This record gives sequence, C-alpha cells and structure tokens, in this order.
Amino acid sequence: MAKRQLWTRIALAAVLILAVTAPARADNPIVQHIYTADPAPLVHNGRVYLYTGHDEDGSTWFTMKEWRVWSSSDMVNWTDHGSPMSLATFSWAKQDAWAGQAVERNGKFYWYVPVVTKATGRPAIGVGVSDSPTGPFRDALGRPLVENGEIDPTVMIDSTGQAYLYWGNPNLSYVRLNTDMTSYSGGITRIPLTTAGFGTRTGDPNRPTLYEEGPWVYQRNGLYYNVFAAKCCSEFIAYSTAPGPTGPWTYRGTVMPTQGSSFTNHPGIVDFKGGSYFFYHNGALPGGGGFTRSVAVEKFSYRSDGTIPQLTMSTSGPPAADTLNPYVRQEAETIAWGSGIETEASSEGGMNVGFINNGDYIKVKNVAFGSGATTFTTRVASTVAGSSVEVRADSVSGPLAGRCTVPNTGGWQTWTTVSCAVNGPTGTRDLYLRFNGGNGYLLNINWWQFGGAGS
Ligand code: FUB
Repeated sequence: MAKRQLWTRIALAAVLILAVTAPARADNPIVQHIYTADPAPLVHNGRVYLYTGHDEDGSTWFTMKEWRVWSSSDMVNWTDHGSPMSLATFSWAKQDAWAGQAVERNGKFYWYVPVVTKATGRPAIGVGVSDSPTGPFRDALGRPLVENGEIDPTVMIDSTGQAYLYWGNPNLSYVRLNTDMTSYSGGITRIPLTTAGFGTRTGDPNRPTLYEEGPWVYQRNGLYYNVFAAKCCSEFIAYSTAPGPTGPWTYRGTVMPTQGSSFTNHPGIVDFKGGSYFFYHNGALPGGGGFTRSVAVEKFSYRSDGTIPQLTMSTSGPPAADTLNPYVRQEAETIAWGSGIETEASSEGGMNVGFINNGDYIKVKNVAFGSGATTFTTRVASTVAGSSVEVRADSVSGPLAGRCTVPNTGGWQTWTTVSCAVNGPTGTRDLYLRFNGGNGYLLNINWWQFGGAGS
C-alpha cells in the first residue's frame, strides 16, 4: 500500500474511532426552541430540575411573563415541562417574572421569585408551592413574602436544617425562613458589602464592591459559597466564601469572565451523579443578546481546598452523566438539540413537540441501544397524510434505521400510535428523529419507544 494511502486510512480510522468512542457532550445552549434566562438547578430523586425565566422573542427589555421548568437525568437531554408558574399565579404581581430559585422541603417544592407588585410598582419576593418539582405551582401566601424593592432571591437549607433566603440589587439581604418555608423569624438583615467580602469595583462611587445581583448561596463540605453576578455592565460571575451562612464573607475571585454577548449573567451550581455543574446564560442562539438569552451548562471540579476554577463558556457543554434507555417510553420533548421544532401543552398531559416542518429534527444523546432495536413506536397526531418520522443514528444524515409513516389523524391533538420495523441502531450513540413530508406543518409527536433484542 502506498504511504499516502496508508496515512489516509489511519486518519480515517482515527476519525471513526473518535466518532464512536468520544463521550457524548451536551450542546449549549441547552434549550433551542425558546429563549431562557436565570438558571436555577435543583437535584431531586436522581434528576436535575432546572428552573428558568423566559425571554420573549424579539424582546428589547427584560420582558418576562412566565417561568419554565426543564429536567434531565444525564445533563445532555432536557425534558421540557412547560410553564407551571407565571405572573398570573400571583394576583398581586404586575410584571417582571425575573430570577428565582426552587427548593424542596418535606415533599413540597417552594419557588421564590421576584416580581413587581401592582400596589407599589416595586419588586417584591413571592413564593410558589407545589407537591411536584414540575408543578403546577400556586401562590403560597397570596401576598409577597418580603418586600424591600430588590430582586433575585436564592434559597438555602444548610446542614443544621435552617433555611435562609438571600436576595438583592443593589444591596444584599437575608431572612431566616421558618420550617414552613413561607414565613420568617427576625427581621431583614443586610449583609455588609465590604471590598474584603465582595471585591473592589472601580468607577462607581455608589457601588464600591463587585456585588451586583443574582446571588447563588449554598453550603458544601462545611464551607458557604455566594456566587454572584459581578460589576455592571457587562457582568461577570464572581464568588465569595464564608465559614457560616451569615459571613464573614471573603472575596475569592472570578468564576466566569464576561463572555457570550449578554450583558447580564446569572449563576446556578449543583453536584449531580458525581460531577459539579455550573449553569449560566448568554446570548448564543440566533437572535440572541442581552434581552434574548439562553441557559448553558459546564462541568467543573472544585480544587482540593474548595475553591472554584475559572470557567469558560462552551458550545459543547459537559459530557453525558448517564445513558438514556430507548426501550422505555421517552417523551418527544426530551431533547439534546432540536432543529426547527417547538413545544406546546399536550391534550394527553405534559408537552408535545409540534410546529414541525420538512427537515426538522430532534437529537437525543447517548442512547443505549445495546444489541440493537428492531421496532420503533411513536405517538403522533397530524392533519395531513404522507409525512413520516425517520430514525437515524450519529447525525441527521447518518444511517437510516427505519421510517414510520404518519397518517392524517384528524387533528393536531388527535393522537394515534404507529410502529415500524427498524434495523438497529446498536451500541450507545446519538439518535436523530428526522421529520419528512410536504409543505407546512407535518405532524406532532408526543412520545417514542424502541423494542427489540436490546430491550
Ligand atoms: O432576568 C432579569 C434579570 O436580569 C434578573 O433578575 C437578573 O439577575 C438579570 O439576569
């Protein structure tokens, strides 16, 4: 064999090996069909739930009317749970469904959010409550929990069982929450914003420290962290640590420098399945910017002394923390990357994927097909005949494993189940569901499931 041919073959083999063995990584931003902002992750029962705001399309201000919930078992595929809480949940709220955080206590989920009130025209903190991490949430109090004209609540239950709610821009305050999580003892305490605690800002005599907004307070291995949006504008992400929940705080430096074409940023940090994850937002989607933001995630490791390394925004995100089982029913709105699709509330509960045109697709990452699938079953609805769902592996133009024809079911929410034979895929790989047909909207898809030897 000529030397050049040999090297070409070695290079091709290396590319193939890399393609097959490279760990599946998330695609940032993690949601592509709407703009999302102000991430607040919560780990519960083996899933990470992600609470976000929703920037309206084409927005030229922080025009935000609802919050959204997403969840994942692997940090790469995210299920859309829709909007279980909005401004309408709080009869006293006028506008600005901005940055909040949810926490679980005794089987109930409490979601603290800032909104501008009808009565005062100033921000106050409300609390939604639900029996499920995905809602629906109702107004726990029928009035604000605290009101001092400031925003961005973060909530923490520390190892003693005491819950704290911190919030603020331009100040930073906290209250000690009672175990009902909807009342507090003592007054509102202001945390001294010293340069030793929160770094030095230059050029703004009214704001001598770097602390701007968006605090994310948590306890880990006995150390208390306050990660926050620093300086304005553009913001970067910085952090401070303390030996206790009320300080004294020591400034520790930058977590994420100013990057990513949004002049705000917002931190959220959790440990999940053995890794540590940093959520943030940027303007990375088409049409994205300071008021059309998108949430993204990076994996990181704390240093041995508990400090946080400096992180960089990426388009690849973290590797998969788990595989996805295709032999159990999977919601169509569980997506690593969606191209052209949207989601909506389904008449069968939860959400479905819809507004699908020819060539649109859904990518699902790190799917464990094992020895191989032989059938593909999916729940679909359509008002046109002749469209289909193609099952492909590895890429949207990768090997075609099978094709399911979708009939006219008589309505976009008139559901039927269709099955077709598939030849594989095998092993663990990325799955692409590619939609085909004529002009206009083709079909809606609610869920899918494979069957066969690998199951
Ligand atoms: O999303 C509206 C506001 O922008 C949030 O409350 C701030 O943290 C900033 O991200």
